Amino acid sequence: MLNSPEPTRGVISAEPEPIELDWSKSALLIIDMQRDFLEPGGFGETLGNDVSQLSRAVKPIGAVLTAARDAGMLVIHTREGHLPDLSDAPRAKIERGAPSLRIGDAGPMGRILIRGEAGHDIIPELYPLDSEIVIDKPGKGAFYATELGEVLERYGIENLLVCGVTTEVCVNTTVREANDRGYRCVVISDGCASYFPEFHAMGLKMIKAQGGIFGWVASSAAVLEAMTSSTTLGATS
Ligand code: TIU
Repeated sequence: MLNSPEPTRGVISAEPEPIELDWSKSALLIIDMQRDFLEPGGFGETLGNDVSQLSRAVKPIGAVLTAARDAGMLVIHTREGHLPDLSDAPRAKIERGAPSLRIGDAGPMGRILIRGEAGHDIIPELYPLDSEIVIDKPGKGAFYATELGEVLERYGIENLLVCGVTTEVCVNTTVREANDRGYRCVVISDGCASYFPEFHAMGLKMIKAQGGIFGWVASSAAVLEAMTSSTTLGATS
């Protein structure tokens, strides 16, 4: 791949159809694998969710992250959260529902969903290297009010391997934003998870339906296979 004399293209066995990618124009985008969503006492649990539902995505993401690091692929992590003074948190987001703790309240991992607090950080298993990019975002989509678009342009990225949590919320919102901006998104099915397994399944179906209306869906095994194979479809993408 990028770090070898091998061809820099690979075909991912994806749905609704295989897709050939130029790895040099591809990035791994890991959405919100934060303690606030995956660990007890964080934002996800305050909303009434069973956070253990998300742990299944950790190993598949870890495998693709290792392969991306070995290959020299651009790796971008995102974190959802707000400034300590809450100036970037819409009142509608803070006030909605009846969570046990609201955004900004003190919890066991620090203030809920606030930048700089322990709960806001990425889980140790997938912790970013100093060389990797971390995008802090106030919304569900990773493009809204962030520098992500500029970063992707600067690195000449056209394709995104997308994983993280939760499938139907921040992953789907980001994929929809990316799709409208012209990026090819391949969503790693077992590298995503939801508090609601049925939303996970439907969230993936929505992406790949109608000929891939928002993008492609592939397993981590298929992505890893493509990253070590030099097969080409003869198409350019
Ligand atoms: N609640 C929920 O499913 N998700 C979020 O609030 N944020 C993300 O998905 N990252």
